[in-house]
Amino acid sequence: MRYYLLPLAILLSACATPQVDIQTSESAVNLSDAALLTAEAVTPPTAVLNTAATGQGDSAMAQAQRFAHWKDDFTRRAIAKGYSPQLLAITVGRATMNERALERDSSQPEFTRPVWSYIKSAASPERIERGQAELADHTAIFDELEQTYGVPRQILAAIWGLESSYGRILGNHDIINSLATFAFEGRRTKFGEAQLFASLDLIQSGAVRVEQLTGSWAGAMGMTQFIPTTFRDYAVDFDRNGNTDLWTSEADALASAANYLTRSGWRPNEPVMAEVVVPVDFDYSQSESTKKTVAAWTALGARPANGLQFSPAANQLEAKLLAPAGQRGPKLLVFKNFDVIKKYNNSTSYVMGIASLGEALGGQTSIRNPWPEDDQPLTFKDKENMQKALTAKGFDTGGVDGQVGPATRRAIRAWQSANGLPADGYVEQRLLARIMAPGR
Ligand SMILES: [Ca+2]
Repeated sequence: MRYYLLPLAILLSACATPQVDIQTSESAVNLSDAALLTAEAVTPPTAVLNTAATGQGDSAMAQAQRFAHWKDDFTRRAIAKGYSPQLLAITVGRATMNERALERDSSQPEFTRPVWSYIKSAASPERIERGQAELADHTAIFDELEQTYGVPRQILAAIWGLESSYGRILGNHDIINSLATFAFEGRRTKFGEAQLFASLDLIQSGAVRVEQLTGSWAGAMGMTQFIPTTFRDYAVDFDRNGNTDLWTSEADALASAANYLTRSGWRPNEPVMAEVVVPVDFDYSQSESTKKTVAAWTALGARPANGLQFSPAANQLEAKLLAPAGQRGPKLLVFKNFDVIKKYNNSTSYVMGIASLGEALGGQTSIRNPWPEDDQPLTFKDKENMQKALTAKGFDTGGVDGQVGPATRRAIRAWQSANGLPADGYVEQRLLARIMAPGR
């Protein structure tokens, strides 16, 4: 039994007709920031909290003074750590505040983008067409990358396509300014400081030149949008010209993404995800967090959505079952490689976007069943209200923060079970109305 080369391959039995199936941000990432999702670069935005970014609401002059004081303090601490005064002078010493980064970081989007809308944009016809052209233009590089890292070209191309529209959108913010701004004050001081030190490491080691350090307002750089720590720890000078260039060298950028995936545990020749159908009475309490072999899911009634059968090799693999839009939407078995891509960007939608685009680049369809596009998603305020209502009814959401995390989903499932509903942990407006109604 041989696996199909495509990691998304559904690993079907040989007798059947084959069907083929990093932001590197340390912060939790969700898809709530519609403003960040431009038509082009579909980078799932950083999770945004409600906290104001700046403290005292002081005058611009007082803020400038505090920033100057912070720069002095950082410089002193960095020199004490062994970084050279010259290095500090050409980086933090010249930094100015990035007001836009502070604004973006502290704004709370009203609406959450539905998962199907994100996937549709990720695997848009334009992005598929461009990706296929890029794959054809860089055949030699992709051949070498597959041989070296064992990560399929479609996955690498999909990351390239989603992170920067194949290198067309890199961001033109000065990274040192953005990171210094975060490190100075607000809710991301720890992140900003760690990333600043990583930036110093990058320049000090000679891997990059200071003037190369441009990227997104949030500090992600180049065609694969690496933040400095990821850049420092995983980026590769694949074309061996002495400069680790994620901005203009396709070889360096794609190899860096491949290296990051491989070192995060990528398993060659295994799939990322496979769509399944399940029986009407399927027990959704087992979805999302329970890991079982494909054979065990099959025993519970899960079947490949294309009507074929899983191969014996596939049956041995462990997977979780996701119902990202609840029981009415598509269901997916997700494998180890799904979690590996999640290390690149901690968002289920992001990984589904990568997998879907990767499949499409290989001429395949990853998700066949329709999404419940008539569902109205919850706003941030709705989610807060839902959390309050669930908590009041005795279903602990672990606080009220407007973010649907594991504790909130557990509470939703428990409420659904208690009300005789499929415990899929998924809420749209109609179910919200029931949760908000008096009674249990
Ligand atoms: Ca290079």
